[in-house]
Amino acid sequence: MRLFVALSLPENVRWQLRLLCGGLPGARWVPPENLHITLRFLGEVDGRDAEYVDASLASIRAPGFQLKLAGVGHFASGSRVRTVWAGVEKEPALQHLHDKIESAVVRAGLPPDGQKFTPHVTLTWPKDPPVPKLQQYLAGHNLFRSDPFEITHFTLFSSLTGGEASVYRAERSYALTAKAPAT
Ligand code: 3AM
Repeated sequence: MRLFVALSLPENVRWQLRLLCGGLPGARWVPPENLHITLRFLGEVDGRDAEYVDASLASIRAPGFQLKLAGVGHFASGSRVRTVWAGVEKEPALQHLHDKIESAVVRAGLPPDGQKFTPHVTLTWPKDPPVPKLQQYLAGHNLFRSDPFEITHFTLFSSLTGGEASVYRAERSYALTAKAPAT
């Protein structure tokens, strides 16, 4: 089973993100129901390891927090644009949750990720967008801000790839504790 851990987004935020899904010729945009913030890609995991991961994730104790999406950006390999995404406003509790998930996954026996965590919501994997169009897109949506939203849980998703769009299914959700009081 191909698995990843992610934060799902409330419907109003997914609607706000839809406003960003246009303006790059030839791009196939992620369908609204699939928009999410990946915390950890696990890849193919067999049934027994999935149970270990599940138990390990269930043992995490971390506080809930609020997030806001902000701006757009892209990842590239060399000159090839791989991903265009919406950014996430800096929130230490998100990094903290990511780190706890990373430890839990490694405790469950999976290899460490070792990559820097850059939280984002993938909007499209564009196919060689013309550079001026991409620049125009990035500059045009630079000021995007979503409404703030509460993160109360994180989710283990399975991913079925190969079709028109990947099918993501929430396998299990893990509650965060009540938000830490403001100091
Ligand atoms: O949140 P995003 O869309 O960036 O890119 C894939 C997606 O992340 C990522 O896992 C998420 C759910 O599919 N992903 C897919 N294959 C991957 C791989 N081999 C991967 N991340 C790292 N390595």
